[in-house]
Amino acid sequence: MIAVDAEPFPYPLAPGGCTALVVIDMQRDFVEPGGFGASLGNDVTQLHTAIAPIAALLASWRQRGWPVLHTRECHRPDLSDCPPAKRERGSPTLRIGDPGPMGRLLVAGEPGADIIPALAPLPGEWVIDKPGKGMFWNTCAPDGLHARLQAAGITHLVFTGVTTEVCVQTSMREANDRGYTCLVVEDATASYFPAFKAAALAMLVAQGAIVGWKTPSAALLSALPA
Ligand code: TIU
Repeated sequence: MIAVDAEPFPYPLAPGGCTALVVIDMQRDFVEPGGFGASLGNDVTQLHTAIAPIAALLASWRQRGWPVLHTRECHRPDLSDCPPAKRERGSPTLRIGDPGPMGRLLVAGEPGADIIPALAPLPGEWVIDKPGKGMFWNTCAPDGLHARLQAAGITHLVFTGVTTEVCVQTSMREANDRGYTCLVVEDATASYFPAFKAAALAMLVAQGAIVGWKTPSAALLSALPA
């Protein structure tokens, strides 16, 4: 184990292929104007601070040949995996499946559902399409993501991406309940609401790492072997 300086105490990172870097939903639909995030009334520029730290972590993981897992929140074109309660929620300017400047909102295969070019997955990296906020719900049929991670020997997950208190937090909580040892990288995640990001990070690490650990990317990168 590698001890990474973290809160609330050092994170025990498993070297080799046991620790996957998880990049949650760094899609044009959340990060660029005209997408799903903007349709909800959000200022998408709030998310841009996470891009460079995620790129640095991707470079480090790729250099080591450690596993990388990207997620995309999106739905089938017929919206059969989008609950009406999700599509009909609130008063957005566009709803899931409606045509926008980057294609149909949150629909697989549309330009808006793509991961932003700066963080594009490489061949061989996992790309998980998820219809919910959490990465374990209704993904990787028929066996499920947990079984696939177990089969790959992955026991530790390092979380990055957007948004901290929605898809990152939900996925990290789902992972914690399944027995993964989870770290979230503070500057590699972002929210449309900085106060919610701070609150989510504080909640995750409270009570002796009740859900997991947090650390800045510099501390994580400096702890990894050259
Ligand atoms: N709206 C918001 O903050 N987030 C989402 O809807 N999905 C993700 O967090 N990816």
